[in-house]
Amino acid sequence: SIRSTGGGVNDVTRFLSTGGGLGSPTSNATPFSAASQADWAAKRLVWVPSEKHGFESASIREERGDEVEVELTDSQRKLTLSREEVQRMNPPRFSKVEDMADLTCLNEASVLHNLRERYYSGLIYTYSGLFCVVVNPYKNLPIYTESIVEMYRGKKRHEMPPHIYAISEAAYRSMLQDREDQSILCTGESGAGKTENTKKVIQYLAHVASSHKGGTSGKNKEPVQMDGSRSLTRGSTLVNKGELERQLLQANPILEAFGNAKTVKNDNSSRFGKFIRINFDVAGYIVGANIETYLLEKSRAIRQAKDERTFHIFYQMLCGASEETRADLLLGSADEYRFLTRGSVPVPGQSDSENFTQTMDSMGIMGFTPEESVSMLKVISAVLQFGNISFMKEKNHDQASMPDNTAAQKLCHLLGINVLEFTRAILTPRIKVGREYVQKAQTKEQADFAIEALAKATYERLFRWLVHRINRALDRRQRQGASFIGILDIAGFEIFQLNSFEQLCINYTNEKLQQLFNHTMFILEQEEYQREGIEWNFIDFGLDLQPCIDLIERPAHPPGVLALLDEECWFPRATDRTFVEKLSAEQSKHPKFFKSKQPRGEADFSIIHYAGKVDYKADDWLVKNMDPLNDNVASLLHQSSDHFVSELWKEDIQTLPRVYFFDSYATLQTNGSDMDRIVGLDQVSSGESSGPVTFGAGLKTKKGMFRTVGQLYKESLTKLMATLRNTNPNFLRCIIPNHEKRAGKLDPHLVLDQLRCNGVLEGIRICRQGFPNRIPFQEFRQRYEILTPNAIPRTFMDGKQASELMIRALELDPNLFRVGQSKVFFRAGVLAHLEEERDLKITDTIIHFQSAARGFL
Ligand code: AD9
Ligand code: MG
Repeated sequence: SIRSTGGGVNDVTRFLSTGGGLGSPTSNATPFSAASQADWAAKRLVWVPSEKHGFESASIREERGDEVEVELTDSQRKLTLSREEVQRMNPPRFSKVEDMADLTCLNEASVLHNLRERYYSGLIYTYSGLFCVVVNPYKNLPIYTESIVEMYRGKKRHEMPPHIYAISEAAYRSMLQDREDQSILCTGESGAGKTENTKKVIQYLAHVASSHKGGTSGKNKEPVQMDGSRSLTRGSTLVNKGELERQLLQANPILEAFGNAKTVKNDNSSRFGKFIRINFDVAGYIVGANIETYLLEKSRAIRQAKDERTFHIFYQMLCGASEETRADLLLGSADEYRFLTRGSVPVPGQSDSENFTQTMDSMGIMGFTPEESVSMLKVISAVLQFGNISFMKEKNHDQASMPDNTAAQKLCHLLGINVLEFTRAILTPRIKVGREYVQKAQTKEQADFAIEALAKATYERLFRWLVHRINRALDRRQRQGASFIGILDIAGFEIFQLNSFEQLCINYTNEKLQQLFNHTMFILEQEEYQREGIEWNFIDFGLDLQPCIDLIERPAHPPGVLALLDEECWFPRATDRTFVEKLSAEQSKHPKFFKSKQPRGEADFSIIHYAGKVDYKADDWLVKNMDPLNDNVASLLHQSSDHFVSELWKEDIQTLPRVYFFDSYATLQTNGSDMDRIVGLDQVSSGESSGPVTFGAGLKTKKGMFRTVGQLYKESLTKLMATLRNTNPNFLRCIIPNHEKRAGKLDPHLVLDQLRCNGVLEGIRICRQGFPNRIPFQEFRQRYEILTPNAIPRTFMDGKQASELMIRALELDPNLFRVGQSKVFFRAGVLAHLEEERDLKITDTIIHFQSAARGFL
């Protein structure tokens, strides 16, 4: 149905709009000032493209064939444009609509205008059909307090202004009523607000679904942020919550300490994806939770770009640890570590040492023992220590040596392994060649590579252990969950100038999520049309995305990108180049694939994703996909005298993408490739006959255990999608308003780009093909009966019949509407037309009344 405006309909709206107003910047206030109803009708207002504002207001002066002459509202400048460039403006009654699907003029300009007007009024949440769009306000709005949570509790979506709480409430109610599992999917670019909103969902659910009453009423009424965010006054305000809810709220701060980092885009950027599943019993109380994580950016542990940092916990530990702990952990200062490439980089408004205390407190609430916390820190100190080991090239040959083993000693002390064994495992590892084991001296380059790989793997394993540990605390098996709400916080489409393997994985994920969205929309639309008895063949737009998905994930006939990459990882003399060549040969005819024209240099190939054409560069893809590791050191670590360390290195072939190249991979008869040079395979096989791939005898079985990064990711994504498909999905599209982290500034082109990438504009385009505007009979009659004064008899008449009579009297083209069981369906734009007529009628009536009144006087 159509709701009038987003502003002033009830207390919360007033509160949300007055309390949180971002203010309109004076420089560009004029073009957006809402036109009055009379202006709109009289001036024939439209939107025309504008460099500065995205679009600006203008009125039509004259229409000549395909051309339109307009006058800009702001500057009175006249322009002649082609008809397609001009987008109709919605009537004022649609100003700041809460659901953009209700707009009658459904176009990009109107969507942007609506979001912008709402944003400058502090209304950051807006619906767009099945989507909820949120624009990051970059300031704390007073819209997340306990009293607001209470206002949303038990309300239907349309009874309250758009809010993440409304989505959470709808998911919760629908879970209880329909016994259907739910999901809330947050996507958007870095800094758009995915993680903040994820925390608000958890905050809301922990509040309304806690089995421990009392925490939400009584004296503790002060407005607090209850999501465990940094500003939280921990403890006192949470004491009344149940232990499980308290722990659930601590999960995020802990994960953020270990998995988030300052980047140029976001001071608290999540460097991993996550799916948090909250389990409820039949009565709707929280009984447990479980977290699944995806693609931790472990390379950050060893190298950071300019103005960026590694994971928060490193600095927290270096700044916050007590003297005693510092001594135990052999800690130095930030500039003593080579892996902290940028030394210590402060984060504005954050204190690393205070945050350290908070992280430790959170771990305590979660039930970590002090020993566990210290063990974790020790491993972090070891990750740093790895970086301080340096190798030299021996004088007369290529062999690496370690002239100073101070760092190695510290490392081995921290990790509970023997330093001589470690040094030997790094410098001259035992390698299986054919059936024999030989000691193989490493070059400096190879030893450096091995050290970096070990440091990254160590951190990744620590993170994985942490997630398991949190899950153990949150998973109360004794109480079986009846249903769940899952919240996905994962990066949206990434389109950089050149894109690598990581972007392929994330774009592949988003392609699948978009497919899920399109399919859901198709099903729901289909159901609505059926329910209302309307004939309409809706196309399943989810199917549109299958070709691109196939291009990436297809196992064979022809193999897709991931399968070919795996194949190359096993192929002798394979390089990133041969991979690109094979891919181009196999997929040259694929409609979503483009081979790059340039021989080398720029992109290697492009994929037409849903969000646009993405240029990929295949450098290092083989290494990234194999992720090779020195298994001599790995087995030392597994035998560590430190129980925690040996636990971390316990082999877990199901989930760890590991190939221990000194073992199975080294038996491949390869030489000469880039990768071989780095990982140390070149000379291993040079004494053997070259030729096709052969595996050493007992190694065939190993091949089955070989798991590439791509393969494992594909599997975890498949599992995630299967889970999501069995849920009722709710989509949250987070929008970043500017790249300066500034409040009250909305860059129109940046926002339009995101709306294009995240499917909001496409969703609107699809909507337009059907009958997007739907009005219940009663409302239709109330608003538009004025246009058909004599159509309906004065006696009682039911809504449908009355509407049909009115429509007949309006003489609408039959293609413009459908009459359903409870509402009238209209094509986009029809309501604008009715509004125009209604306007003229009212103006007429007023003039008539005024002159009549004058005549009377
Ligand atoms: V990334 O892909 O993990 O780099 P996110 O998760 O999309 O990114 P995040 O939620 O971390 O972004 O938001 C970035 C920053 O924007 C936060 O640290 C806040 O300072 C700010 N933000 C985001 N949403 C809100 C909000 N609803 N209210 C206030 C917000 N500030
Ligand atoms: Mg995040």
